[in-house]
Amino acid sequence: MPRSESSLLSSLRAAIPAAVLLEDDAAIAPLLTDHRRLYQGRALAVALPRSTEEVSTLLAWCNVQRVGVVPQGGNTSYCGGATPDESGTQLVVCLARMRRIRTVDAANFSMTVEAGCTLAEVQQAAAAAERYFPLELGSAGSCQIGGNLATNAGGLNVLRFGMARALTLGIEAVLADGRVYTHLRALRKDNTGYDLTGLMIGSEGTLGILTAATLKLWPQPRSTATAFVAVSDVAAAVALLAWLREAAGERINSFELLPRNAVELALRHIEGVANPLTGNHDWYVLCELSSFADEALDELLEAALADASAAGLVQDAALCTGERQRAQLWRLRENVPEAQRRAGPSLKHDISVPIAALSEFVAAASDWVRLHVPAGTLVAYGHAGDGNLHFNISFPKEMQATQVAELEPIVRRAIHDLVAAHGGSFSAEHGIGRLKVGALERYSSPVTLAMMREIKRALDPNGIMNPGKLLAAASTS
Ligand code: FAD
Ligand code: 2HG
Ligand code: ZN
Repeated sequence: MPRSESSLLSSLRAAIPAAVLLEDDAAIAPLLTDHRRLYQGRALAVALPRSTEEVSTLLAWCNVQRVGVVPQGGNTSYCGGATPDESGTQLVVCLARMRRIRTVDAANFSMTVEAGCTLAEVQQAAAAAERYFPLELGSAGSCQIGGNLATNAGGLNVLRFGMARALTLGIEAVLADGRVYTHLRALRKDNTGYDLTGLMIGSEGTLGILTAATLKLWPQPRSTATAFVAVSDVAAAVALLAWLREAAGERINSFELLPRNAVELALRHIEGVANPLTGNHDWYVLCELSSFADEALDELLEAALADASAAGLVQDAALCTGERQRAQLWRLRENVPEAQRRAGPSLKHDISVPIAALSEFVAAASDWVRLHVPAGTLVAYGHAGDGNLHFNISFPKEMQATQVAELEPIVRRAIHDLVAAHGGSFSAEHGIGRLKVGALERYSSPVTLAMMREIKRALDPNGIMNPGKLLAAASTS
């Protein structure tokens, strides 16, 4: 039987300590909209639990009352995953108060942290123990490790270290009915049945709330070499990647592709960045080698690039001369999304294709955009080393958000169809959230969807966990 908002709130207040509920409207407001301002939600209440036990109490209450739960980390999702719907009946559960570094075990190259630690805090805690946690995203200062795991985040070092799932040894999570799944084992080998930790990672808050994780650590890199390289086209960039992999092996950790207009956007809108190369080039690669040993990586990279240049793969290249220039180049790359945001509205497509198909895909999809979206400018950049591009289209500032929104379904469908035709994925690293629920239905096989629904039903039979995200909404009443 439907309950009134006030009786639900009274029941919630009786179930948990008063300090857990955020009552300040000004503090609540930013939690009800997403980073891209695509969705404006309402909430029954916002909870800020301080412990796993409090998360458990909240979820047990929601399960009994059939109240939808929206887990929220740093709220940097690009697909509306952490935003409540417009009904005003859902409980937003923010992990921001659960930010303890529980242990850093340098000898075991592992650390156990609470979900609400920002990625930057996790990186810093590892560094303080002379260890390295390699996940790296432009949003590191605000996204949380719980959000990173819930989305199986990718970022700038996937080429060498893998995505968030590959960096995780174990998790602690609260299930929809309040039970706590504890698997914080710092083991490299543990074949004990189904990979439940792997299942929870990337489930985008639809199966439970991650409250802590045991992460893999590495030694701190002792040598680094970074270069900004001009190439003629995407095919040359792909060939350069193979060239560098052969020359430098596992030392190559980043290989980011930037078209000229992405570099120009960053130069125009972001202070403190510079292009070390002169001349007009259509494409650039920002690549980085690193080693845990003392190695002459600058020489290795310089020689590899010189050979690649002699083979016609490189037009020009600048090797970073010091940490300042390196930081400046990474600042340029990491701020392309911010520069694009300042330039005006955009449509984003977080796609991947097999690396060997990247050039052909970019040619076909660029032709489509030129022909069908004359008001837009393609800004396709990103993690080419992983076959992952942010195939974004920028529009002039004067263009209304509603006009852009009208174009979105047609553009998204065309680009995603081309991605599928090239054997790729319409969702490489940002997740499905609310934005791409329809795409998941369209591009997944019936068996895949059925398995996902069966897992969802088994772990969340009342459909309370992040309703309407990832999978089409199940009724919560
Ligand atoms: P939120 O946005 O709060 O939530 C994301 C999803 O996870 C939601 O579905 C939410 O319900 C769920 N969730 C959050 N916390 C928990 C939890 N503790 N338990 C269960 N579910 C939870 N992403 C990349 O992959 N690669 C990039 O390179 C990258 N770069 C970015 C750069 C910028 C400038 C920005 C703004 C974003 C970028 N992102 C990138 C996207 C985003 O930062 C990541 O998806 C990040 O992992 C989300 O973390 P969050 O804590 O902000 O999660
Ligand atoms: C990045 O790689 C992020 O910078 C953001 O994943 C991509 O804005 C985007 O589309
Ligand atoms: Zn990215």
